[in-house]
Amino acid sequence: MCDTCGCGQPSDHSHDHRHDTKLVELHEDIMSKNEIYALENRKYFDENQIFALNFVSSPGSGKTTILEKTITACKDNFPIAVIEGDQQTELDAERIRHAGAQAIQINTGAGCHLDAHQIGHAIQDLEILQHSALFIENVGNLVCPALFNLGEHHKILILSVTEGDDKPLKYPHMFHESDIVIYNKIDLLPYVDFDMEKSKEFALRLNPNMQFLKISARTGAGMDSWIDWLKNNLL
Ligand SMILES: Nc1nc2c(ncn2[C@@H]2O[C@H](COP(=O)(O)OP(=O)(O)O)[C@@H](O)[C@H]2O)c(=O)[nH]1
Ligand SMILES: [Mg+2]
Repeated sequence: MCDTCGCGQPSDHSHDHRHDTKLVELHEDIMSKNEIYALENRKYFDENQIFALNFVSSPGSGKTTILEKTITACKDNFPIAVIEGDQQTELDAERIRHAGAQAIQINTGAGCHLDAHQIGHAIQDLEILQHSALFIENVGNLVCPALFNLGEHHKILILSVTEGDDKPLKYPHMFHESDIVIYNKIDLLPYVDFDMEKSKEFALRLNPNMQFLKISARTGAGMDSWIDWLKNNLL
């Protein structure tokens, strides 16, 4: 390992770090631009009383299923619009439209997250009514979406009990940025080794104010407490 600069590379590597500096500058530039777009989005949400939630999780934890069930339960009570993020396909937007809400699909290609600029365009294309809910389903992974503020009111982390109780320790940034963890697929608890109390304790270390909900989008167990939370927090 290189002792000259302590960078962890092999000892014969070039000490020209100009590229590293440029990378850091580019990263800072992207992040500060994202923050500006996020502030604009947030202003729009607050002025129009649109309650915006950013759903983050691993692929397959049940985000779209939860949204489908939520739309079915709530569409007669308040308007709902959805922004779907996936690398490819329109599949989730089609599921959402079928459940009865308007949806826009953003395909990120090689990208691993949605950014605030994309959300700004999508909210211009959607007809989001005042006093409504906007659900943003982010690209499925527990890494990149943690870094990008979209202007949302809350990041909601969906953790399926099939994923293991150690996930807060492995992906601390995402848990730190989230306000609520929804444990999904609790119908599968008898078949997996998932220590709910341990997982909660790990998550609380990263956000001491974390709220927890336990649901099965499949059986409907716990869905009432999630819907109550949503109705009580609308703007
Ligand atoms: N057993 C069980 N399966 C679920 C539950 N919620 C979702 N699923 C299934 O998990 C898979 C992935 O769900 P999906 O909503 O597409 O996940 P997403 O990738 O996070 O949007 C699908 O086969 C769902 O039917 C649940 O509460 N229990
Ligand atoms: Mg989905």
